[in-house]
Amino acid sequence: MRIDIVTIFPEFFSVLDVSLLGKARQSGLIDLEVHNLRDFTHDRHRTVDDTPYGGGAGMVMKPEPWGEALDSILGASTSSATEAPLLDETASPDETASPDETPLPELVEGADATPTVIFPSPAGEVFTQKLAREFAEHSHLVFACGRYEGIDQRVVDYAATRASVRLVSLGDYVLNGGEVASMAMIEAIGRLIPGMVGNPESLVEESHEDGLLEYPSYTKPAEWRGYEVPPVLLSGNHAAIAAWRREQQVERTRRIRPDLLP
Ligand code: JD8
Repeated sequence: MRIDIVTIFPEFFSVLDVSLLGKARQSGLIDLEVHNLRDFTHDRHRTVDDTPYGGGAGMVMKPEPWGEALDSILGASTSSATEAPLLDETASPDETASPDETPLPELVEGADATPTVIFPSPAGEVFTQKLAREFAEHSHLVFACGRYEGIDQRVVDYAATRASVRLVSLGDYVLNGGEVASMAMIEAIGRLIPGMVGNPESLVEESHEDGLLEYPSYTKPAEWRGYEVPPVLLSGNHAAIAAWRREQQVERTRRIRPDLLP
């Protein structure tokens, strides 16, 4: 999988050189590149923000550096932006007429061949394990990390003429930018790529994988500070262990996340 990240804080992603993803990059499972948005500015102050049209607090990210950054990642656009249509955010690229009707490369064949530009946004669809599984099927993901009050909307409209666009939220709370959300999504997606985790079996038994919270885990010693390990786990009776674990999943989910229960 190819992953591109555009941000004004590239150093934020240096942790991706180590960890599980670090190994995936070495093994070629993931080809990841971090781009500094300021490298796509041309003024002495490398300006990426300006005051909002219509007034209001804070600053908005300028479209020009984003346009150049996306063009460098998605390949230069064949059309002039003036004709760009307004975005229907749920549409995949081929449903919104690209300005000059030229079919985008690979649009015709398999859907996941088309790059997907993910804009982390508090106004996006909420990220879930289901979405992580969907994105793990894609061959090229671009994470567009905004800051300030957000990115000029025309950047999202333009991106939709070049790729699939998804606005995705990490959850119903406000962050200062898209970097933390992108990092969380890249980890959740990356570990689902075949070959990423040593034992794919372990992926199956996780919270949210089967819609239930996971069961409690224990390891040696059998007694610790007066706390015992549930005897069934020491019984060797695999059917009883599986039944106990399932009961624990359902009980925990009912108590902590009843919204997950059918
Ligand atoms: C991208 C700028 C900050 C947001 C004014 C604070 C995701 N679950 C989530 N919460 N917040 C974000 C998020 C916040 C961002 C940007 C994502 C770009 N900001 C803005 C609007 C209010 N400031 C997020 N994913």
